[in-house]
Amino acid sequence: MKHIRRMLYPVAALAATALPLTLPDVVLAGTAPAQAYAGPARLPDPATCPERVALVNGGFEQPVVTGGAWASFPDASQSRPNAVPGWRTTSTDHLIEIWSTRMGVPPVEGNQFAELNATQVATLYQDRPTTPGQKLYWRLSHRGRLGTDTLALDIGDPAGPAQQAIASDGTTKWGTYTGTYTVPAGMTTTRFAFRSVSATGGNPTYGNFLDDVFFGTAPCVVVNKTASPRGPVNVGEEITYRLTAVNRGGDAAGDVRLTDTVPAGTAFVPGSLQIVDGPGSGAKTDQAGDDQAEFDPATGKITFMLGDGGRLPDSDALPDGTTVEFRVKVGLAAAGKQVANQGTVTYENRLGAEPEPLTSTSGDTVTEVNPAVDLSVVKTAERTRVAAGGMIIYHVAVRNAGPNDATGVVVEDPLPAGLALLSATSTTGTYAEDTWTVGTLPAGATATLTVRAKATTVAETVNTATASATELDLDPSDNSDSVRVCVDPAPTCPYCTPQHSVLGTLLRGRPHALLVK
Ligand SMILES: [Ca+2]
Ligand SMILES: [Ca+2]
Ligand SMILES: [Ca+2]
Repeated sequence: MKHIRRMLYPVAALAATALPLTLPDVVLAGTAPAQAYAGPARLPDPATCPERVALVNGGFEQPVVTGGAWASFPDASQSRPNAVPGWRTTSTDHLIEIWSTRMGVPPVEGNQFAELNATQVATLYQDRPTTPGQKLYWRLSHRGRLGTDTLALDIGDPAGPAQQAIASDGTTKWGTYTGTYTVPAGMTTTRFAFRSVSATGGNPTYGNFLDDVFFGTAPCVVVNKTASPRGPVNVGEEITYRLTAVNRGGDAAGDVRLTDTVPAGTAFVPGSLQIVDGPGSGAKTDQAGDDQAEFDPATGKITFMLGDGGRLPDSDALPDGTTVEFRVKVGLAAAGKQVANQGTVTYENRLGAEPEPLTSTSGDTVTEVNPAVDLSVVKTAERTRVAAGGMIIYHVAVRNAGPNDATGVVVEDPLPAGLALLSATSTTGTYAEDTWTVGTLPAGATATLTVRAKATTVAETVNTATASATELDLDPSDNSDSVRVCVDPAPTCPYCTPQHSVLGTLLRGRPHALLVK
């Protein structure tokens, strides 16, 4: 490989052009747009890429040569259905010669290449819109036909592009040349041209094979991330993260890997790795080494190899890029907090002599998690058998096991029929009309209520207290508790009804031994 780097305009002499900052425009089909949230919002980095520049048909794969080993086609200036996309020639007949593999010379890229000398000594060129100040890369492969052929690469103002490099190659192998070019001030259209200098044999229709030509911007991958549902979500729910990577550069990105670490307070949902859209789409296993994705439980890291074997084509070839997804389950540790996460893509710019490692990150995706509590109620009675006319004393305890403080705590505790309220006292809040309004109950705290009632009717009574709060209760099964109390007929004369008297004596003074629930 030869490496030629002849800069016509030094980079330092040119001010970089400030590009307008635009919001990411990727919206995933079937998902809600990214949510608005409090806190510093971070856009993908880069949020946008330099204005894309790339040649059309740089590998001369179009039009396809059929019915022979080579063919001459009209250039792009000719409005003909079989015109060569992108390329023009200075040849007066506007013909461009393209060879297929059937001519016995192996192409560098694809199945076809061009012979610069078609019918006349000429120049092949493309004019591309460019932004002053931007750095462009070029690459070409060149080969002689009958001996050593020579061409010049000219880049610059269409009125007079300047020579950048000379390529001289023989017939045994392709020579590959690379370089960079910075668009000078004021130049919004740039010509990229191959000029025939000489060819062995002296025949103007022979010489200078060309293939795998590139002139344009480096790969530039933009990553966007969304979470579904948008939130707020509850502890125990799953969040689906989708990440889309689009290459808005001029050349394909190499060795493209997307990594994402499962956010704090959540757990990876096994078997949820998927390439939703793009090359290699489908479900992927969590294991490493068997497909394009893996989850490492030791580090909590998810990795996807993107594109075709890690090669992500530019947005001209793959406008929607590629989209992957995975799911996490929201755990207790995230209750009342935010789950925030971002994805990272590493890739390579392979337009230079050595691969240039590059990194892009998605913006933060933040999901609010609703607070969660676990209230529990224990209800007891000091005596579970009383005579009509006697007093029953109930104790109610409500506890909040957290993890968050409970607000708006209410305990519904209606007295059964046949009991009349005498008094109620509580450590927190007030009791009125069958309802104990506790208010806020911090995580780990307990509040108690004592209710005194008079038994007015002979009956078997069941008294139930049920607690609720504004927040999600993680275990509703223990929010309610009941106690049963028997109200016996009042003894009219203790001496005439000894069985009642004996029972009353037995029960008196040892209420908790006979609690009935
Ligand atoms: Ca080709
Ligand atoms: Ca796998
Ligand atoms: Ca509970």
